[in-house]
Amino acid sequence: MTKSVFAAITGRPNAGKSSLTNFLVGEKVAIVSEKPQTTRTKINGILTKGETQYVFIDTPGMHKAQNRLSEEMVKSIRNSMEDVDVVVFMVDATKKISKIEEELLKDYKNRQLDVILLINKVDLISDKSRLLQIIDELSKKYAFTEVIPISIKKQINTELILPAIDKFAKESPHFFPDDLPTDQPEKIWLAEIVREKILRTMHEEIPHGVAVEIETIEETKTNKGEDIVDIGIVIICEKASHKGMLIGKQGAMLKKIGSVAREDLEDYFGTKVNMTLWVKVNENWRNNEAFILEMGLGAND
Ligand SMILES: Nc1nc2c(ncn2[C@@H]2O[C@H](COP(=O)(O)OP(=O)(O)OP(=O)(O)O)[C@@H](O)[C@H]2O)c(=O)[nH]1
Ligand SMILES: [Mg+2]
Repeated sequence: MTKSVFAAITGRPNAGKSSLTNFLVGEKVAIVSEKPQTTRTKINGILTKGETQYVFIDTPGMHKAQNRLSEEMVKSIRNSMEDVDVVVFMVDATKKISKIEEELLKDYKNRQLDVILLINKVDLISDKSRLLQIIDELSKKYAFTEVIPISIKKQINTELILPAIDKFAKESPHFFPDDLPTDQPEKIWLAEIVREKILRTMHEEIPHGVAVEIETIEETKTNKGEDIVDIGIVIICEKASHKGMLIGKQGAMLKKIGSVAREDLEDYFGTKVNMTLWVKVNENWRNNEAFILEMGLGAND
């Protein structure tokens, strides 16, 4: 008898949802950065263990939409709550509960969802009474099925998460192949790795207006006969001034982004990787619906 469980991972931007998804899957399926609004679409992380297939739906952090792209992000959070067996709601132990988080909880109540509360980043709070305060405050707002203070970074209580989700597994066929960690197309995942490096390298306003597209992937041989993967990458930004900063003095910034991304991509392919990066401007693309959909950033993708 096989079982499956669909768990949506939701919460404010930067709470640690993608870190949790990667931890549970045991592989990097979603990019992580210190900047809020890193994740833009819902991403399925898949773990098959014994008879059970767990599907973790990582979602963008809930926020007030400021442009067409973020409207799609917010829509995708709502979509991810349809037909899930359980919601994993993650808060940040160092932050006050926000209006937006309260609204999310109201929404769960209307949908009568089972919700596991994870209070993440407990490694950053020295005053443990603060933790009790958060638990007390949130427990008044929702009848959570479970409340677990955790730290993904320091692996505190992380062994309790999967068993809490497992309680909601039900008899069902598996929806994905058992060895698949994510159903994202390879090109999308590779583009995300490049975007992660831009998020980690550059000042906030630039990465938030950046989209990345993998144009070509070609497996060839070097002159010495070694395997090498040739990847053509286009970075799309919103303004000519951003293009200049992405390229940097004599191409220094682009080189830096390329070299950190290459490390991850060489690990992934297990061969040498050669990357060619271009930067293009698409003015105000975050309000261009056709482009957003073309890039696979629509809520229904
Ligand atoms: N100190 C500490 N930092 C953490 C912990 N978990 C995650 N982080 C950091 O928090 C930041 C945000 O992590 P993400 O996993 O990208 O957060 P997210 O909720 O997916 O963010 P969005 O995609 O923007 O909604 C990163 O810098 C992580 O390294 C933790 O337990 N402790
Ligand atoms: Mg994320």
